[in-house]
Amino acid sequence: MKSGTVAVIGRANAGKSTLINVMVGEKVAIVSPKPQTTRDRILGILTREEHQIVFVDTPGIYRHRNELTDRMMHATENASKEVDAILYVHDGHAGIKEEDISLMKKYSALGVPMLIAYTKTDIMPKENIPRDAKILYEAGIETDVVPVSARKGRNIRLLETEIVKLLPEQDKLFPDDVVSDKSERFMIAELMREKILLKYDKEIPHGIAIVVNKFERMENGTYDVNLDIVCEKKNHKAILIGKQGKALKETASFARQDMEKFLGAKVFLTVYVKVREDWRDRATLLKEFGYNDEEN
Ligand SMILES: Nc1nc2c(ncn2[C@@H]2O[C@H](COP(=O)(O)OP(=O)(O)OP(=O)(O)O)[C@@H](O)[C@H]2O)c(=O)[nH]1
Ligand SMILES: [Mg+2]
Repeated sequence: MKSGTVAVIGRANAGKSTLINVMVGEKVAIVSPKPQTTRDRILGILTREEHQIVFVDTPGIYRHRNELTDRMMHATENASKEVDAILYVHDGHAGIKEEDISLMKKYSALGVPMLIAYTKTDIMPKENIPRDAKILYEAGIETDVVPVSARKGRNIRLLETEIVKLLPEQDKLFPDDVVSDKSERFMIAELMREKILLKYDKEIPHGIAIVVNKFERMENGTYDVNLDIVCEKKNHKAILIGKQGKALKETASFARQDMEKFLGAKVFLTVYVKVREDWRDRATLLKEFGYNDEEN
């Protein structure tokens, strides 16, 4: 059968994680309208009788600003090597800039088969698709371009077929029922981070780490979850908690609902907010919060 790994690469906020979730058919990665949502390399696995695609979700390409973003970019660079194919995700609705062309050229020069997913076609004029395909071709990019909409589910099966063509003949890499390499504990922390990304201006979520202190399934089937939201500044803590704890209660309740959906069970959630100044630049704290410099 055809099977293999596919690094999903592209600029921050292009729609990589959304596309993987739709293709895998389950939420394996969190999604938000803010760049730098994905911080880790996450596998999303799509298994059919006749093929298996192992997507490697990566942090979007973004200017390095601190030790954390530096590590995120390492994760992306590492993922683009040692895979069977690259799926370059381009946000069609954002137009094509010089930088997009140079990034596409950079990744297509790695010698790994590549395909371009031109996404978000649901929110842009249809005529831009052939226009942009022409721009790319004239700029010397010969890679096939598949226009898709993850949100509307457009051309998703076609994209799957085109990806499979790039994969080698080999046995499945993962058992049929596995959709991700990440633990439930990891996903719980990510769901909490997602709600903060959705609720607050970007300065706050970008400075957040989630530490899970307790993740236990009790005898009655309920999960007992205790986590810390670590932020960088005292005033961020005040904003996160809000007047009489109202803001925190809301965010936690929003997160808990998603955790319950994900785990298929009731969740008893306790959340504390802590301040650790400049943790994004401190190697020991990065490690403590799970952001290792190697693949994880
Ligand atoms: N309209 C529309 N919006 C989309 C589509 N795909 C993704 N989005 C939106 O684009 C935003 C970014 O999506 P993500 O999947 O988080 O993007 P990403 O490339 O993983 O971003 P990073 O992890 O930050 O690099 C979210 O608000 C999505 O809902 C699409 O097909 N159509
Ligand atoms: Mg992402």
